[in-house]
Amino acid sequence: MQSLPALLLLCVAVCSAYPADRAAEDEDSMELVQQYLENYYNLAKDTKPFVRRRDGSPVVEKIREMQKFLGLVVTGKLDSDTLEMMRKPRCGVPDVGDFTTFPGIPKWRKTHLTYRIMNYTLDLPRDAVDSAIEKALNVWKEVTPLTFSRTDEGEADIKISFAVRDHGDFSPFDGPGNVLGHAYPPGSGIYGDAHFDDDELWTRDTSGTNLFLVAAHELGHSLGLFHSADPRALMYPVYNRLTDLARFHLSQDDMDGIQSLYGPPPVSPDEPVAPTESVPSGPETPAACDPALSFDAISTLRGEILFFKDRHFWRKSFRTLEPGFFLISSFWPSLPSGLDAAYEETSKDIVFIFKGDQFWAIRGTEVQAGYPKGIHTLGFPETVGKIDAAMFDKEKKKTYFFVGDKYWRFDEKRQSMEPGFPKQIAEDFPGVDPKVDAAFEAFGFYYFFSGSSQREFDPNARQVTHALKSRSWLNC
Ligand SMILES: *[C@@H]1O[C@H](CO)[C@@H](O)[C@H](O)[C@H]1NC(C)=O
Ligand SMILES: [Ca+2]
Ligand SMILES: [Zn+2]
Ligand SMILES: [Zn+2]
Repeated sequence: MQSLPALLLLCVAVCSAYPADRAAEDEDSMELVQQYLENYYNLAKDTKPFVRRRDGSPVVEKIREMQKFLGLVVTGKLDSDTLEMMRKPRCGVPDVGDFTTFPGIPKWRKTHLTYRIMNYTLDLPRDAVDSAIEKALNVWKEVTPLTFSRTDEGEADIKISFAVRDHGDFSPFDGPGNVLGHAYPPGSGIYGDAHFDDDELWTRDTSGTNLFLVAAHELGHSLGLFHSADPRALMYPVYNRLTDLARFHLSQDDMDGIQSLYGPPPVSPDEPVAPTESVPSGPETPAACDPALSFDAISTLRGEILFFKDRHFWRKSFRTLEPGFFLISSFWPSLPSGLDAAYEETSKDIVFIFKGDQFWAIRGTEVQAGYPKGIHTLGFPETVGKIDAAMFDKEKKKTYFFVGDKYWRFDEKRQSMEPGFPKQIAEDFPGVDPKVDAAFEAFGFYYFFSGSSQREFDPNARQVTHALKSRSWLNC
């Protein structure tokens, strides 16, 4: 009997301490979740109060987005799998691209790149760091035309450094665990650079954080890749310490991603060339990987690319790399099928869609009021009954319209056709087939589609830089 009060006392202490600890832990989790969604899923910083979460609230939507991207069961709730995933070491680059920060889809406009290792971690001998970085670059070199050379002084395209906490780029590291590194997409200055958190224990094997694996991932960003939702991909954002280093290889998803930017490695000249004549066929639903695939029209839309064909379109997003396939009518019920041309006026956030002598303006999924209008209101002569292809040059703010073997140029600022047109396509775009089905601009290159073949054209050098199949964007 004597021990009863003591026992009771103990129980009071334990029983009340338990919920208190739980509350403290929950508060920590809330902080983690808020940070995670802000850092990687673009949750607005002032989304508060966090605790009162209702269905459809921005936080729940972001949790769902995160669960979907990382391949978890999509519940919108903070279940244990979700919290566990948020605690795993990962890359510091967001999972959803903010395309207003990086207009267009950045890539290097040359194939030979220089890199410089600015400083070293003390965890590894210098030559181990050198060889991990070299091996990581080789992963990408093997599947592209890219080559790399190392420099020890001056500017370099890709600068590599180890740093802790604040290191001068507004993305401080966070101490041991969680963020392992981050890197910037192609460009000058800090762009292209890769930073590694020196609060991690960097190792050659996987007993600590394997430098080669993280470097291969970060250098993927330096070359222009975003995160992949495919857990087998090197570009999946979460670090996988179980990777078998001896059998490491790029996933198909990584390969498709990097080759959509740079193409495959050059083939030796004696390799047979695949026949290219197109076989006309009229299936109801076009197949993405039909080698004869051609397009009706192509346009960018808020950082994605839309490839129109008959009643359908493919939607290629650089966040997921896997193109989606949709009915035009499921997005824009009032648009016709079998389009002629399309282009995005990025500064107005409008996509113009052409068929016959009419055109429509859409913003996101909304067809704008007052359309369709007649194409002659743009300044085409009466003899032009339809447009074959259209393309907007973001830098020049000019739109190119291709009709037969000629083209017109439209000044979007002045809203008028430029004098001196039409001109011959063959004269100003040497090497481009003067019967253009579809065209668009990306990374400062013009892409022209004619039947099953595609030409990448550099407008500054005024020459064709790549000959590709039309379907090459669809990860075939
Ligand atoms: C390495 O360089 C970066 C960037 O200049 C700097 O922030 C960091 O402190 C340096 N790290 C070491 C270990 O010296
Ligand atoms: Ca860290
Ligand atoms: Zn990353
Ligand atoms: Zn940094």
